[in-house]
Amino acid sequence: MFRSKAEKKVAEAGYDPARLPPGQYLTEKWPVLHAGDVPSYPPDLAGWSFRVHGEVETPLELTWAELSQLPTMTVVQDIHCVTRWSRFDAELTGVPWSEIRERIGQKPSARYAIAHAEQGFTANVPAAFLEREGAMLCTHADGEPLTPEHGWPLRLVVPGKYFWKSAKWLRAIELSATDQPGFWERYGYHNDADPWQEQRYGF
Ligand SMILES: Nc1nc2c(c(=O)[nH]1)N[C@H]1C(S)=C(S)[C@@H](COP(=O)(O)O)O[C@H]1N2
Ligand SMILES: [Mo]
Repeated sequence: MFRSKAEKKVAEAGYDPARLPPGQYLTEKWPVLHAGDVPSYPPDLAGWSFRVHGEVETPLELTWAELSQLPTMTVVQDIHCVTRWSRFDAELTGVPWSEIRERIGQKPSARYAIAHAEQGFTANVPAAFLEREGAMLCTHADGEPLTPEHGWPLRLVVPGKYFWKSAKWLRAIELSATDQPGFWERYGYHNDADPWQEQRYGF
């Protein structure tokens, strides 16, 4: 039997209902969700860079051309928004953290990763989550470059957390010895954001 109508629908759509976290429903579309405006960039991304700084031996700054040279991987994964929609089988392509990690000399003190995006948006995760299968600096979805509203040119993808931790329009990762609650966390969302434990709100 199904625990909810939403689970029944998942089964009817041909998926294992166990893939749906509690309180979520399946959407076939890919909704767009963010605070603020979609940033605009020059088409050639002149002046754009991605930085890694903080608890590292060697801070890194990559232009778009440099980032584009790094090896990528594609991982099919489910995404879960705290506003209750889940999307299954998103085919996400990007640079795995291991490629960055070998260039920066990540210090043992780097316990947290703070994503810095355009317009001052930040999101925090334990640095260990960057090591997870499917975590990446994501450039493509479903075989196409990200669209502007989904974070082009670069977004973070962090499996195992509600999707708000996956900062769009990513410009830097700061590795930090201390946690720094991000934009949505300060707004009231749960710091840990595990969809399987339904950690939606912090109060
Ligand atoms: N820069 C930035 N990234 C963000 C957000 C935001 O407000 N700003 N919102 C988050 C939230 S709440 C969600 S659910 C996902 C949505 O990503 P999508 O629009 O590609 O579905 O982006 C996340 N990344
Ligand atoms: Mo969200």
